[in-house]
Formats: sequence, structure tokens, C-alpha cells
Amino acid sequence: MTSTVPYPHAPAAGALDRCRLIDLPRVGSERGNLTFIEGGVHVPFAVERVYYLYDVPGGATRGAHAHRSLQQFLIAASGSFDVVVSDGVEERVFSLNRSYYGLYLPEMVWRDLVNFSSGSVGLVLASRHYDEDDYIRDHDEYLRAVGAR
Ligand code: T46
Repeated sequence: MTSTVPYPHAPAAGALDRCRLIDLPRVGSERGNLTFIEGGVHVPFAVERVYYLYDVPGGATRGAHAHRSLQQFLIAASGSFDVVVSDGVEERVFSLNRSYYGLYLPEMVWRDLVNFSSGSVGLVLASRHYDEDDYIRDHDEYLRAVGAR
């Protein structure tokens, strides 16, 4: 029997539908291209932290967790990688391979980052400072949290 235990961090219905690609402004000239991101304008949250993933070895997977309240915006600033998102029931794959768009991830979405190309750089904007307590790194715990188990 499947039990759906109410949980304080259970996502709103349609959590996967809230994951979306967002196009960013591009200013191009003979000197090259420039893209900018303003918190609360191009991404739906104020940006409190920026980090980046680089020198990721071929075949490596990153992520493998969900966040209780953190929202993030992921960009392939260089190269490419795929983001597999799941709500515990359904899975979707977003391919990031241009520096002028990115993927918005709301809270309580499980993510795996895979297929990093050689030399790729993953740039991430986050709505909060780093807090390990915000992570759900155990998949079974995540499934229980969203009522999928
Ligand atoms: C996410 C994906 C896309 C810090 O000390 N400060 C930070 O801001 C971050 C992001 C990480 N760390 C520490 C925590 C760990 O000891 O760096 C170590 C590696 O972090 P983690 O294993 O979580 O890295 P990824 O690439 O699997 O996940 C990261 C983010 O943590 C996560 O929020 O959504 O990138």
C-alpha cells in the first residue's frame, strides 16, 4: 500500500512544470557577446550566492539531491551537460549547451547533472547562502518527503 504522509516540505503540485528554461539577454557586437542576469528580473529570485562546476571528469555525475527551499538557476557557461529532474514520479531531461539560456529549478526537485562535455563550466545562481541542512541527499527520504513512497 502506498502511504502519502503529509510532510512540511512536500512540493506544490506540478513541481516539474515549474522547472523551465529561461532565455537571457544577449548583447552581441564585433567584440563578442555579453549576457547578463539580474536577480528578480531574469530569474524569479534574488541571487544570494554564485558557484560554478568545472574540471568535471568524463562520466561523472553531480547533484543527486533535492533542496528543501533553495531555488537555483543553472547555465552551461561553457560546453554542455544535461540536467535530469524528477519529482519522484516523473522525470524530465534538460540539455544545457548555450551560455544565453539556463534552467530554473524550484525547491523540492531531485536533480542529477550528467553528460558533462570536456572543459564544460556549470554556472549556478542560488537564492540562499550554502546550508547543508537544506539538502535532501537520500533518495528514499526524498520519495517519502514528496509522498511518492
Ligand atoms: C546543486 C548542484 C547543481 C560549499 O561549501 N558551498 C557551496 O556553495 C556549494 C554548492 C557546495 N559546497 C560544498 C559542499 C560539499 O562538501 O562543496 C562540496 C561539494 O558539493 P556537492 O556535492 O553538493 O556538489 P554537487 O555539484 O553535487 O551539487 C551542487 C550544489 O551543491 C547543489 O546545490 O543543486 O550543484
